[in-house]
Amino acid sequence: MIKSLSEFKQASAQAKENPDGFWSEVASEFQWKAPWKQTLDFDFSNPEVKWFVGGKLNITENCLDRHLATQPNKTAILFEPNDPAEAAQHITYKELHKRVCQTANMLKANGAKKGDRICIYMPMVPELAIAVLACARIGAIHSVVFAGFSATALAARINDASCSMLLTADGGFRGAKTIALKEIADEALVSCSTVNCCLVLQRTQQVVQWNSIDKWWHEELEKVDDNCPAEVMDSEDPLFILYTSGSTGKPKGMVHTCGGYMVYTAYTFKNVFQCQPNDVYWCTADIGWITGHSYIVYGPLVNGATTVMFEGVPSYPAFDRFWEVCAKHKITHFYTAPTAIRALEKHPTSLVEKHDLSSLKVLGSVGEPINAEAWHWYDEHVGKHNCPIVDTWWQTETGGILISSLAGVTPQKPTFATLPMPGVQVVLLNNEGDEIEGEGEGILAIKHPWPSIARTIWGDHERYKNVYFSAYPGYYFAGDGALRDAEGNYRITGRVDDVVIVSGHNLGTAPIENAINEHPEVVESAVVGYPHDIKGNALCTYVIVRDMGVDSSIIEKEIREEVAKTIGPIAKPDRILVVSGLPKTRSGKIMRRILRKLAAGEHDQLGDISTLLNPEIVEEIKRQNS
Ligand code: 7RM
Repeated sequence: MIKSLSEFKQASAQAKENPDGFWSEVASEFQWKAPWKQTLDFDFSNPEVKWFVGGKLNITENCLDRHLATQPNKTAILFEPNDPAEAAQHITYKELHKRVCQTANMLKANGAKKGDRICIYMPMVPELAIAVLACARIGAIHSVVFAGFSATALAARINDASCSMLLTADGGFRGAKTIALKEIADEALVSCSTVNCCLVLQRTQQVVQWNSIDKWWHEELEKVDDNCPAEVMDSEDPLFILYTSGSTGKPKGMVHTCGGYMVYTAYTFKNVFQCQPNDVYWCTADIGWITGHSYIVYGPLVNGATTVMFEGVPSYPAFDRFWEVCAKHKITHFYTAPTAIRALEKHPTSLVEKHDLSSLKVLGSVGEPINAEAWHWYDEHVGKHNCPIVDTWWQTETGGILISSLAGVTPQKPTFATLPMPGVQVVLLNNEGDEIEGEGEGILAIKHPWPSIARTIWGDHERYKNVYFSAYPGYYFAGDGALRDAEGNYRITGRVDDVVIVSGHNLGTAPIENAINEHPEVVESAVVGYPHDIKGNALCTYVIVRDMGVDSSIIEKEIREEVAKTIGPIAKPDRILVVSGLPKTRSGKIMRRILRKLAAGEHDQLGDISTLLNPEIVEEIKRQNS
């Protein structure tokens, strides 16, 4: 573990000087079944990234077996249910190992084998983490789909990866509501011919329909034992697929592989959070997102930490649930998203003050830029000016944290993610693709691969090359803008492409437009993000309808329903404006840049609109807006 600023500087210098030697040394701390022959095999002109080439391992041996000798009775997963009246569960490393092995055997008994894709659509219960690890145990590739996604979105992801199995639950608890997961899964599976087995966990006990491929999880588990040797995996065998939105309608199935992902998530977890043996670490993300994969499951478990899984929401039963749970479990490390902080900040501080938060040592932020107000509120009311805040910048594609301070070790600066991790060579580019030196603002790009960079987009390596490596040849293009201060600290300013982060959810505007365009009355639509107090960004939709005379309130309602059905409720637009045209370039491309400014109310900052085919439409929208 890096323990001082000078050690950090030394590690960064060493990693820059000799990346292979640096990562080779880091990787040697883990349990391998066979050593690697080459540390990195990579060439920017033909991006096929391979790390620890020829190495053999199983990540679950590093998460579980390795800790059995030293800390079998330490809590691995601390589960806090949605309902505060339901007992929390402390699952030890020994018990987790046993349950993962047994679940792995259940998957095998139902036909799963190495290389198969298994879709997981489950609530935030221990069995979700166990299922993920069980897949890894047998070398099946897990594809977790967030349980808030719709049947259409689920089906598209299952079909993209030709999953042979679906793991789900009867339902899920979320605040005062229950979500009928099995019903949504049933609807999805109607159009998924590759799935031949659906294992259903009992969580809510609600009534469900039963199909010929369905089996109860608890019944299947009883049929198998808990002896399951770990499959031997190559460093570069896929570990999982996780979908993230892109600028076209089709989600990108980012593929992460076993060796590099393990090394990098474990290394960054250890150094960023600085967890001590008796600490209790809580990341409030859902395992359906990359943050949950890397920093609820794999990173913490490889390090032998206690990781909290929370099934509920910050507002249930009241807006002090996070603080209540922190006090209850004596949380030492609390890692959440700015959107949650902004939502909680709106409530009286007495809700925070009534709980004893003295166990807290480190706070974290992830998912979007944290604004100054939220940063200071977090620092003052939650951290009591006594907890370092790590603002961690990274992506589904990067697998792990690329830019962050190390808690209590490297300096923090409000609203800045600060410095790149050792081995991560961040640069700022101008529009011409030249590197900016010193202080400045530009496009964030990375010069050298790190071990957990996604290896491909499932089934579409060309798209992978295009999206990440062709915009600026010789660099990984992140899609974010950033500014850098004189000390080299980075502040992320936001996306430079058409992805909007709403309440920490990464939403592509293109798939939302596609859904809206399904409405028979809609001719064309454009979705843009605009700043929102709580959600960070909200969605504004401009629609052209067939008949301007129709009742727009009905269309608005139907559009929201359509979006909720095809994408999920999180993607429902906040504002819908019926317009007679959209600002377009002469080549016919919608100028979203202008629509973004209009949605933000920045009518005077539209920039040059002379290239527009139809500048008159801008005036019309301005009138409608005011
Ligand atoms: C981890 C995650 C990725 C996008 C990324 C950024 C934004 C994430 C921060 C941030 C500013 C941060 N993966 N983002 N973390 N922006 N500061 N600390 O969120 O694939 O879902 O999203 O999120 O725009 O490109 S993600």
